[in-house]
Amino acid sequence: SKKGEVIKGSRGGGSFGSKKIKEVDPGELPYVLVPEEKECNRRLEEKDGASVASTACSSSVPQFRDSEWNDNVGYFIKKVVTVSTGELLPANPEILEGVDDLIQLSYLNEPSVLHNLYQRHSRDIIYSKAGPVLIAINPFKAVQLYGNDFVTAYRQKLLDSPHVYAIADAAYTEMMADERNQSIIISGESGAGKTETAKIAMQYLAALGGGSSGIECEVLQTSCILEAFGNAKTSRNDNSSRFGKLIEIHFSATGKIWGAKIQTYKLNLKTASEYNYLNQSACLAIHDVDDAEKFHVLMEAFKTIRISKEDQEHAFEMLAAVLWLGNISFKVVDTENHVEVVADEGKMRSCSGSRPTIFPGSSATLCAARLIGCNAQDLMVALSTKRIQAGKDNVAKKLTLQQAIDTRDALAKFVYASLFDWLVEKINRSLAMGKQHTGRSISILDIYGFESFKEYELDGIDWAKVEFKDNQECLNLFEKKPIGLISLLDEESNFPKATDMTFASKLKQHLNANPCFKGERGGAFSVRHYAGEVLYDTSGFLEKNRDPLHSDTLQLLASCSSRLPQLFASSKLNQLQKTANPSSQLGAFDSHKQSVGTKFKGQLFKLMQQLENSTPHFIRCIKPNSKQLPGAYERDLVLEQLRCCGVLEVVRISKSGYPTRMTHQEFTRRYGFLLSENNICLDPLSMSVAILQQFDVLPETYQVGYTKLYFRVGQIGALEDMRKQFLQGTLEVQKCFRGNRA
Ligand code: AD9
Ligand code: MG
Repeated sequence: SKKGEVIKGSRGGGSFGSKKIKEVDPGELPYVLVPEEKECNRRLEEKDGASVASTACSSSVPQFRDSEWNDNVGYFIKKVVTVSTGELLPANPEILEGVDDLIQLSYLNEPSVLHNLYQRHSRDIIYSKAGPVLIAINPFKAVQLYGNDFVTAYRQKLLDSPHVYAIADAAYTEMMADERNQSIIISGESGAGKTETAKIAMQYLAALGGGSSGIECEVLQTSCILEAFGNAKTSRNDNSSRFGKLIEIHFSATGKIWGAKIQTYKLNLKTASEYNYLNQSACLAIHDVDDAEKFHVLMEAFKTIRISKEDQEHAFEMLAAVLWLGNISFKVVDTENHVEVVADEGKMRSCSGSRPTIFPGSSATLCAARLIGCNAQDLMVALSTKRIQAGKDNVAKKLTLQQAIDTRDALAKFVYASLFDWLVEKINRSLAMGKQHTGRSISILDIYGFESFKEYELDGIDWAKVEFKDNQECLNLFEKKPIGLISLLDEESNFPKATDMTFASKLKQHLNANPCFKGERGGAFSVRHYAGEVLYDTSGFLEKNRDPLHSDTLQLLASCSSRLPQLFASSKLNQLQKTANPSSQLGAFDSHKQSVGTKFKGQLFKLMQQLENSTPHFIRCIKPNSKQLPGAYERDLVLEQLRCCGVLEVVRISKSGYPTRMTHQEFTRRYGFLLSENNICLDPLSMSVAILQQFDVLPETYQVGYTKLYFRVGQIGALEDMRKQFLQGTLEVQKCFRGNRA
């Protein structure tokens, strides 16, 4: 057998589990199958190389003896390995090497998919298709695939290789033709390239829908402002989105952009103490990023979006206030851990609503108070006490250290989140979304990516054996009332004596019967999501779910002399009045607020409704390595992501049609020689048909089009086998013939 031959599979009736075994020289092979060492119990018999697909991608790391993975060539080199035939998977014929669309692969298995994407990635071909889904592998470097020439080429269909532009073009074309709203849904883990991809799609749409109004420039500039305030450096991504956004671009009947609207999904602020607020991160600078220059770009964007100088100043005041709040500290004043704010009294001056002036050496409390426009004393009281009703009287009760810290951080988070919402509001107003209209919009969804921080080996339940027809069990686990995960969390969050541990044991008590749930040691539990199982640690759950902003703080903001804090407080109160009963007043605030989890669920529900009313287009971003480096392809990491987003399933479903296409010319060029001479006709279509008939290719496995042949999965592989056998036979005959002559 020769390189490229497949030794497992349905072809030729050869069974995979047979005793027939071969010796494989990986140096010869495009793929090598990798079993666990302990399973290498048989010596492969035939000497010549046989092509077998690699399972080296699975989380069981390849156990090759005496061989090395070579990243340059993409397979193991120079060593003979022993594998059991039971471990072998079929490899695809060479003509399918690096195909544009994974559904063209004759043999669909994880190693083949991984290899195909690897081949393309190594040639800087970052886009591929998995049926209707676009796969985008983050190149972590500038690639020459964008700009006006490419836009034109995709618009005029001069290029048809997979690309974000092609997806955006399909959305635009369908929108114009069907007058139906479209959406582009981008997913992927943190750092996979969602935000960049969203911007690339926007660029294309802006180029197509550009007109005299210049609104397309405004639409593009919005990203800059939102990223400046809503992104942060994390260990996963130097420019990580801390909010999800849906940008809705509206088009006129002639296909020109006439407006846009942005909705954001929760500013994903962590507890502020995790940042403390900035200086403890030890990552204040990013390699190759010039903050001053970025700031300049931001100011330009503000100008484009028409945010006034005054509003810009207000925005930066709020930013500074947040930072100063973070520097406010407390001192314990009694044995019960009650606190007071540490203040430098000597420097306190009264602050009566004028513009903030910060004197050198002012205390953090004073600075924060001036910036938000309140009295420093009032701020100290709000941060260190809580007013409670005692009979007819309203008395101030001192907070404990932890309560005071939570209150301070809640205020800082609230001011920051409100500032961000306010900016989004400003941007939307500038984008002039006056009247509502449907039928001609394209929405681009860019969420924040999943961050999994711990690898976890599950013991006990064998998840692989738990099969679900759909995701209903998992949805029940979260949604069911009153004993779903979210309801239990809300209930526990409202119970003053509850702790994360009591929450964890409540979950175990009520949810253990659900096959998607498993209680773990300590306060942990795992959930079997569609994408895979995730281990959750309950520590901090209750605190994060409670909205720790209490009425005293809100009242303080409402009484501030600066415009923004007043605005923030009143919009929160409005929001509250919508969700609580109409009679509720500020004092009843604490008992009526929604938990963070419930609020988030509500937003998600609204988003789903909106997406359901549009034609979706999907882009899955893949992060090829965890170091944010160009050129590196970590197979385990890629495979995990492909599994999570169900790429193989999508391909499998898409393949149930006729995924492999070949023009009649291509087909006859490759297989024409198989025909006997009296079958050589003139036109390629008839010749294709003759080839198919002569080789008894079953009619249900192909369709003949005017220009192309369409094959069911695996057919091209079978034809390639025949071709090889034929060539092999000819070779034998030639040898024989030469031998006779000699
Ligand atoms: V998160 O969930 O918001 O943490 P994203 O959005 O998935 O994440 P992002 O788009 O921010 O990731 O991409 C991360 C980095 O990868 C970018 O800052 C770029 O440096 C790099 N990147 C991503 N896509 C491309 C691309 N098409 N070309 C070049 C890219 N670089
Ligand atoms: Mg992002």
